[in-house]
Amino acid sequence: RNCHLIGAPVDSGQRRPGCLMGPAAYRVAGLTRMLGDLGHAVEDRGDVALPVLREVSCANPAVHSLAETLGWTEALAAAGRAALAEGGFPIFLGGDHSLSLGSVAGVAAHAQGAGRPLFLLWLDAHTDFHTPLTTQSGNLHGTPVAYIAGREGFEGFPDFPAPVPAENICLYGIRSVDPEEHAALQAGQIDITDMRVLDEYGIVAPLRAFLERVHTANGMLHVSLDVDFLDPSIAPAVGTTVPGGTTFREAHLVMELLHESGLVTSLDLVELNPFLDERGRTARLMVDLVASLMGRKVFDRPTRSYG
Ligand code: DIR
Ligand code: MN
Ligand code: MN
Ligand code: MN
Repeated sequence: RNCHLIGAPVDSGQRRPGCLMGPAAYRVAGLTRMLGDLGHAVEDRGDVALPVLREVSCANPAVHSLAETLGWTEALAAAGRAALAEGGFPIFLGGDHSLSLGSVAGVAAHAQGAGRPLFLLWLDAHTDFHTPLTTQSGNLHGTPVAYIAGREGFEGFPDFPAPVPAENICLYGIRSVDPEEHAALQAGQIDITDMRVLDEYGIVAPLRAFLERVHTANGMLHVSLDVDFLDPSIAPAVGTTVPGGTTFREAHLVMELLHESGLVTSLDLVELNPFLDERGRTARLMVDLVASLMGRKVFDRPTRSYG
C-alpha cells in the first residue's frame, strides 16, 4: 500500500480542547515507522491547514464553530480525493469526528468518479446521526453519518457527493444514541450492530456479513475508527467515554478481519485527545490497531475470499 498520512488537527466539532494534538501523538507513537516495517510505502502529507473562513449561520442556536467545521470539511474532502486520485491509501489522523464530514466526502467524490459504490464501516460508541438542526449538544462531531447518508439539514455545507445508501452503512459497537438519532435510525434501513448484537453473536459474524456485501458489490470501503469504540479501561484518552466498549482482543480481531478481507480503501482515526492520555497509552493502542489492519499478525493466514 502507498499510505498517505493526512493530519487533521480538527477540534471544532466538540468542546473539549486537545484533539488538535492527535496527529502529533500518532506520529510520536510511531505510526510511520510501523507502516514502513510492515512493508508499506508512507507519504506523510503533514497537517491540513484550515482555510480562510466564510461567514455562515445555523438555525439551531446550540451549534458552535460551524464556519470552522465547514472549512475543515472542504479542505479535508480535497485532500482525501487527491490522495485516492494518486493511488494512495488515505489515513486521516484526527482530530475529532467532525473531520469525517470532509474525509468521507472526498472519498465519496472519488468513488463516484471511479464508478464504484462506497461502503462505510463506523466503529463508534455513538451513531453520529444528528443533523445540525437536531443536535442538542451543538457538537458537530455527532453529525457525519447523517451527512454521508444524505440527510436534510446541512444548509451551508457542500452537497454530499453521491450520498451513501443506507444498506451500504454499518454502525458497529453502538451503545449511546440520542433520542433524535434514535427516531431517525428507527425509521431507516441502516445496519446497526450495537453492543447487544455483538454480545449475542460475537464480533466476527456481523462483520463478515457486511464485508461479504462489500465484496459482492466490488465496493470501496471507508473505515472510521472512533477511540470510544474501545472500552474506556483500555482507551481513556477520549472526551466522550462510554462504558461497555470493545476489548483489546475484540478490537484487534476486527482489524485482523478487515486486513484479511483486503477491502479497506481509506481510514479515519478520530477523537483521540492526547491531553487526556496516560503517557501515550491510547495513542499507542490506536497505532497497534492500525498495524493489525495493515497486516501485522502472529502467523500468516490466507486471505479470505468472499462471495
Ligand atoms: C452526542 C455525542 N451524541 C452528541 N457524540 C459523540 O453530542 O451529539 N460522538 N461523542 O462520537
Ligand atoms: Mn502518492
Ligand atoms: Mn464518533
Ligand atoms: Mn463516539
